[in-house]
Amino acid sequence: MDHKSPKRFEWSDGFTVAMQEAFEADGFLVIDRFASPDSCDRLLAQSKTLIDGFDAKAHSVAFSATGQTHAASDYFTNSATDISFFLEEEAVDDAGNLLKQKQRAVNKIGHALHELDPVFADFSYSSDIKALVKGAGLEKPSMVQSMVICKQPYIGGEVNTHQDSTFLFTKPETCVGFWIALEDATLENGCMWAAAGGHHSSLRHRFRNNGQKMEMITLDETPMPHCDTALPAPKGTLVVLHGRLPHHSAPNRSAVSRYAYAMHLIDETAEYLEDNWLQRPKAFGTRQL
Ligand SMILES: O=C(O)CCC(=O)C(=O)O
Repeated sequence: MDHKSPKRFEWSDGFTVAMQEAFEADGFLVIDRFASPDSCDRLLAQSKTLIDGFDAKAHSVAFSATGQTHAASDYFTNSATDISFFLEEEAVDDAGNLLKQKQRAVNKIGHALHELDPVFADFSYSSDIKALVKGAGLEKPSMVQSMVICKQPYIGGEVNTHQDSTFLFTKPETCVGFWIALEDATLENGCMWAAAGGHHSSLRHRFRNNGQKMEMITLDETPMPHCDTALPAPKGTLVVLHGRLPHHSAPNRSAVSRYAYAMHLIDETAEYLEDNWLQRPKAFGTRQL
């Protein structure tokens, strides 16, 4: 497939002016060797331990096609303050039977790993992440969301083109994502794609809680730009994503998984909207970044 390649940087140099300029121009920043292979292995092993403790069978039955909507939407809402598990669409049939063993069935784990799991918390509040936060220019940073995206072999679901500020909206917009490849992310197993410079255009949607239910509202009907840049990421590479950047990832039809850990931050100098889907208790977000 025809595509552009991103500029690539090395973390050994710290957060440089050249990185700053690339982030401002492109809306993303690819930093190779940000996390050591050991750190990636630790997060990967912890993800698998968490999945070991998850009752996938009960879950798939509870959320199978018949009569699931209310329970599934409550489960999603509560995941803001919990470690919750979401299954790959192709891992469950309509009757709720699990079609894969659970280590190969989980699509995503989220959204408070950085608060509740000691292994993920250690990494999320490490000195490297703190240095990155400083470089990204957040004045009063707060990590509001974290997740492991598994992209399982053969059935790994696609992530549609979106902008992260759609889900974590502040006034003014301040959302930034840090995404780390825990395993090699390639063109074959569903690496991310981005629209270089697309963060200079408008925010298209907001996902919000209208008091009754979660809903997606349209702010601007202009179609999203084409995601022209593939972001393959060897294990340990970190990608910084601007909150307005259109990005997506393709399904994984290959034989290898593509685990990644993503953290999303906002600046507390901005107003965090009360109708954002994700609302945290006061005790969350008090750790210094
Ligand atoms: O890992 C992926 O495929 C998508 C991640 C993503 O969209 C994000 O972290 O904002």
